[in-house]
Amino acid sequence: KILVIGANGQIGSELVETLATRHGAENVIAADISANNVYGAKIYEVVDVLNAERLNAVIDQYQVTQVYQLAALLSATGEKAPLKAWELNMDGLLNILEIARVRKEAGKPLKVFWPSSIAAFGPNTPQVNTPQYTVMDPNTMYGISKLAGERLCEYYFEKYGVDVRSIRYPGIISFKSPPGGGTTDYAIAIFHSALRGEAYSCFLEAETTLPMIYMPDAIRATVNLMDAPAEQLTVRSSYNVAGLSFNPRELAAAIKQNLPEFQIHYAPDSRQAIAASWPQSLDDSQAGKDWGWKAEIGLDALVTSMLQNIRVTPEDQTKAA
Ligand code: VAH
Repeated sequence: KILVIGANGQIGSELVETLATRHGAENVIAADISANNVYGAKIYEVVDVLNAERLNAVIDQYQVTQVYQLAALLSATGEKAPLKAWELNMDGLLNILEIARVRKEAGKPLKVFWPSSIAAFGPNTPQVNTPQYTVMDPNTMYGISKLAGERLCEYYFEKYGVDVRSIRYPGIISFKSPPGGGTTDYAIAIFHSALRGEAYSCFLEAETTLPMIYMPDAIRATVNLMDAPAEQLTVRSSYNVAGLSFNPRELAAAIKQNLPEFQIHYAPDSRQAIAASWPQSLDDSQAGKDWGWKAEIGLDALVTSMLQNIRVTPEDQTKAA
């Protein structure tokens, strides 16, 4: 059985759906801190990832063999509540790693997935074609927690043999869940504005290029890494995985191809400094070598798919009217 913690989140909600399709919905337990089963998962449990006893009880109850620990505060939200971000992001991971350590010693191994991020890089990291191994000096609490988390994943693998795997996600773009407090979420909000017939006020500068990935590619990378034979994996901190890179000007131009009336304005805020400290593009060749990773979705396909799939809600339409 597979447990997805953070099942109401941007990645979690899509992973639950994909895993249910691949393994059967009866084999996937969706868990989140909210009592609200937002996406109607077949099996849903209320779990606070900071409650280790509750975590253990659910893992025992369902004989869980795989855990995706996705509960976290993202970059922009984390800067508003840095200690909460540190506690949730670090203790949430440590609770899972400790449970996996104990269960491995008891002959009941858990396979663990934990998301890192390009946010683990910092202002002195080479920004173009950022290498798998390089200077990492993150200056957001979210990025600091991701760098520390990567170190813990590698430590638990090397010292205890815990089979934990991780991806440094670029900015993930998707239409299923609303933007969740990330710095890259301008690239989601922009589509909602465009479809409402409104100009978009972008909180990043026009030329701020960031590595991004469309959700179907991000999900495919995640399940392919988890399905790869352990002996193929040479990275146990976290793999660079790239989708595509673009900046707000390029994204707006691609949207204009479909919606010629669309307008973008620029009003950079505190998130500009966060974005400027991150890479512009990634070298993900190690993921390609170890488990065959290759991105498939480019900018035009992403824009077409987002515009086709975003459901403009009735309140959106009244706004546009
Ligand atoms: C954020 N979407 O903006 C997340 C992600 C690379 C960005 O970590 O915080």
